[in-house]
Amino acid sequence: MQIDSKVVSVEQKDNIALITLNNAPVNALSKAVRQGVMTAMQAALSNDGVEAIVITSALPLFSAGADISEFSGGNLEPMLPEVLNFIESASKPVVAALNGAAFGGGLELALACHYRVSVESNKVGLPEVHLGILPGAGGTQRLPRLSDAKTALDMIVSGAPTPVTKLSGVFDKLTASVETLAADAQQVALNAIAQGPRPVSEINLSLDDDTNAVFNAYSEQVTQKSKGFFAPLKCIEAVKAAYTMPFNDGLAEEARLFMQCMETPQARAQQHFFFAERAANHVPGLDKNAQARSISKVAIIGAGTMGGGIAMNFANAGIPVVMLELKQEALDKGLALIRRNYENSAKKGKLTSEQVEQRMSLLTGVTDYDALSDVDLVIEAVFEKMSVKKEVFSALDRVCKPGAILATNTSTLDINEIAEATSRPQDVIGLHFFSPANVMKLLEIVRADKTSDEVIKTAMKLAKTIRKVGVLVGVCFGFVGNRMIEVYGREANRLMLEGATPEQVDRVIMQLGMPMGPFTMGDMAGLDIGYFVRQSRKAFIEHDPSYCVVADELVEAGRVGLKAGKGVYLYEAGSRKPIADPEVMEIAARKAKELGIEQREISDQEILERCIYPLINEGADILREGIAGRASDIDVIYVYGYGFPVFRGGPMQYADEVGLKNVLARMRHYQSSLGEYGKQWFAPSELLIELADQNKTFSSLNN
Ligand code: 3H9
Repeated sequence: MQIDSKVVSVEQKDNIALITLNNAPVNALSKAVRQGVMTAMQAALSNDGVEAIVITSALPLFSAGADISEFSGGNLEPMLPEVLNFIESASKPVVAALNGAAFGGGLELALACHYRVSVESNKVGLPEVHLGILPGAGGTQRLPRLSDAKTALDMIVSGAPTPVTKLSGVFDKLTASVETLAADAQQVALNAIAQGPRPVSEINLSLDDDTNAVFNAYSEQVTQKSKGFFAPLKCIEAVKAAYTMPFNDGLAEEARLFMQCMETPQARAQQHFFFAERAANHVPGLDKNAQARSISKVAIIGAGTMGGGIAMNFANAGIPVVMLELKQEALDKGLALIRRNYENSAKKGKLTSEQVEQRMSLLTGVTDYDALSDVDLVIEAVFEKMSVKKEVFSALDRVCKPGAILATNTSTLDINEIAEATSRPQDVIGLHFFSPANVMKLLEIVRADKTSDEVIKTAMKLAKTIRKVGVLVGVCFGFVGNRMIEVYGREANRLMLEGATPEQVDRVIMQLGMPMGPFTMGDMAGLDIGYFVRQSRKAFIEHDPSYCVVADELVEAGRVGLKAGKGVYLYEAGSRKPIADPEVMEIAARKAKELGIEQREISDQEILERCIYPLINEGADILREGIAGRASDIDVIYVYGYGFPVFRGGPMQYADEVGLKNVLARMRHYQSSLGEYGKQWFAPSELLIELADQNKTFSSLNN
């Protein structure tokens, strides 16, 4: 049996045809694979010497499912559901042999086979919900038929990978390892010859009261937990169809709901984000011969909250960490805080007490720079002041071995200037962690002018090791994330001066899908942080200070936020729940009067546009200046660093969806309607103008 396919092969072993998928890297079920499977199936079915068929993979993964890059259209025949229905209707038994993980359409392929064998350590999943869609190749109809409603809902609504050992009823045999798979699959195939094909579609389901209760509970839970997301509720509807409709009608209902999801901006956004996250990993233009250095010991300068959080990432990854504080007391305090954090995780059942001790054993405290002579990487997390940073870096330059990477966790300062405090600027880089550093997934990797490609490659690789999403950015004030957030905070504050209440602004931003509004966020971070930054920059930037007058007065009156029990909002002791304070709007009214600003009622739409469009505009400038390499990198930073809703794909994807012409038109509107303030802060970016004029999108820049 021969087929003309590079990605699917078929060979006959005695009376069994073995179909093997080989579409690197992850066996995405592309058009070529689907065609190949169809041809291979037809060849096996028409061959009288074949009595059973086994489908397996030549790659470490069984299959990552449908080819997501094909979702943008084209001639896609044969479609995956068609191929899978063909497999299920085969007159000879078909066995799926899972050597590795199967996701989405990959698992659906296995479910369409008549028998399933898997290596017992495998995980499988239906992660379509993360792409804003639902399993559309029979998964919502076949999985509940093999397992039960709760299992199917758990997998389909959460999209989380599930160990095959937890899926009773789905697999006919679990085998010890890849080495034992072939023999076990063959045995299952030989038994299947006697039993014949066993289509899952022949299993009948009906909706009894208990199952109905499962659906109701799930709907309630999803309505609360997945606020703003469209696909999860559709997933539930699709699974329910398996209980209320005959199989073929259920498939048609699944297809209808699948298309409904696929046509939403959310699906486009989440699919954009899937590729954005992966693109961030690839840095174009780096020297191919540059090799990442090995990092087996790390030092952190500063054992405060940030330093401690950073240290935990390395201990979690099994990498020894030396923590430096010049005073023993500060060091002891820092180490104790880390222990407390680990012990809290243990209390929640996330770690065992052995794991706590094992991680703590990787952390050593020192008070002398000389102890850092053998580390491969140092990350400085001291006070945010240039003179302090320079002192640290010149000390590091003195004691660290050649080739050690010297990183700063600064969030605003000029890393080129910091690098100049050393004799090895090529080894200096920014590693900007986000607070809490042991939790937040984002790592801005900041390349200074002289940072070497080796050091960049090491940092990108390291991000993966410590399970962060690393995004390479360039040097400027605030880099990408904080530079953009400043603009957003500015508008929120100015809107308050013009008459919008903090509650209104926060509500509008939360309706967009952010986890909290700018005023709640400001109170949580501490209003004094922004105040300090504004004061330190006053000397060298000219700006209209109107937007910060209320915040400045609040800070000067000791209202620095949650930690003080009052900031823009009031907080009851021990509570993080913001309570509106009319006094703040009185301050805003007084300040507005002093500045000659007439307060007015402000629409929700204006609040949305004024907080988000300047942020997008700043993103456009960041792209134009080359501070970020791709619009999608900015999206990754915003989703992972600032909680921008993934169902909007990030601010730049959101702008593409709104239409750059529209964003530009509104920027121009505010530029002309807000007087001097508008002229200063709403000048559209040249890149935004250029793209809007050409009817292009930000994402078109990298195509
Ligand atoms: C589906 O199945 C719909 C059906 O229900 C209905 C259809 C009608 N397609 O993540 P990695 C690429 S929807 C295309 O870095 P890892 C990825 O972009 C699908 N490309 O590797 C990357 O490319 P590059 C449901 C894909 O080892 C490269 O492969 N399935 C796909 O860290 C390596 O990926 C999913 O949602 C794909 N399906 O993780 C699973 N998958 O090198 C999506 C990967 O150019 N995939 N690529 O950057 C994953 O979750 C992870 O890739 C996986 C491997 C866990 C499999």
